[in-house]
Parts: sequence; structure tokens; C-alpha cells
Amino acid sequence: MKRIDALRAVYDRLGDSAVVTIMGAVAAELQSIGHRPNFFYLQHAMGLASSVGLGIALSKPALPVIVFDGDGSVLMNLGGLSTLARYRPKNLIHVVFDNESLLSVGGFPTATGTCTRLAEVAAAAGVLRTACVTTIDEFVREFAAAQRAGELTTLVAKVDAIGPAAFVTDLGLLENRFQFQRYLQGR
Ligand SMILES: Cc1ncc(C[n+]2csc(CCOP(=O)(O)OP(=O)(O)O)c2C)c(N)n1
Repeated sequence: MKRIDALRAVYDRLGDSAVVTIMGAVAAELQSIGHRPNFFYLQHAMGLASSVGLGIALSKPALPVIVFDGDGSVLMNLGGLSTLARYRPKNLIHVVFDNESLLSVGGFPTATGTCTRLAEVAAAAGVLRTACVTTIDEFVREFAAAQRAGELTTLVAKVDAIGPAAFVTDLGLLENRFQFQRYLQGR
């Protein structure tokens, strides 16, 4: 499964949610499908996208929050899963695109390619709804089920280590920051 195809497949389901992505490939892919004011692309703070999503979810319990994370980022901050589980916001879906690679910095292999199963790590951390999927159909089905469930979910999607040709877009970091802040204030 290609991550961009997975993003395209659920794009129409992101309209009424605050969406937080990690930096790099996934941010550029989502923007290439179409930026919206409810999308925030967290730069640099690797491992903290789920924490940003958690803060939004707790402060705005009526607002669905979706985090698009990466395996390298989650591995860098495994404690983030425990914190998610501890507060267990019903309005947060944590998607981890697991390409077994630090793709955005050159494709160095991560431990999910050899031994670590992140959906099981999330479950052991206390996340009650977890799944690991390998096809687009499964991804869409589990994503939609998580939206219906209204429970904290960590959905790991095994994807190819393929990204966009370039990561630079014409959306400035500050523009994204203020636009997203205004979106949140209006909700
Ligand atoms: C604390 C920190 N360390 C290192 C980096 C450099 N860096 C940016 S993206 C990235 C790889 C992210 O890997 P992953 O989460 O698996 O996402 P992918 O690039 O594979 O989509 C790294 C190491 C960073 N931004 N922050």
C-alpha cells in the first residue's frame, strides 16, 4: 500500500476534523492532495504529533482529531502512546504510517522492519482500540470504524517506503500555524 493512496482514500473523511501530521513526506503528500485550514503540519518536533493531537482533543472534546504519524517518530517517543492511553480521548484517531523507514531523511531502516510491532506496543501501553492493516480496503474500513467508534484508536498502516519527489511546498510554516489556530478558535 502506498501512503498517498491511503491518504486519498480517506481525504473526504477529514473535513470536520482537526488533522495533525508529522513533517516531511506525509505532510507534502497530504498537501499535494489539497491543503485545508483544518490541517496542521508539525515541523521538527519528531515524536510529538500525537501529543499535539492529544492536547487539541482534550481541550476540544467535541472536535474529532486525527493524527498522521510515522513509525520513526513514534519510536522516538514511545512514551507518547502511554500518555495517549492514560487520557484516552474519545475524539482522537492516531494513524501511524509504518514504512519501516526514516524516509524523510534518506530512508534509514527502523525497528518496525525487524522486530517492533507498533499496534501491539500501543495496546500494551493501554490503547484499547488498535489495528494493523496492510491494504487500502482494510485501511479505509478500519479508519471509518474508528470514526464511528468514538474511542481512542491507534491504527497502524504498513505502507511502502515511497514518498514525494520534493517536500517543499508553497505553504509557509507561520501561515499554516496562524490559519490552524484560527480554525481551532472557530470550533
Ligand atoms: C527530534 C528530531 N530528530 C530528528 C529529526 C529529523 N527528521 C525529520 S523527519 C525524520 C524521519 C521521520 O521518520 P518517520 O516518522 O518514520 O516518517 P517518514 O519520514 O518515514 O514518513 C527525521 C529523523 C527531527 N525532525 N526531529
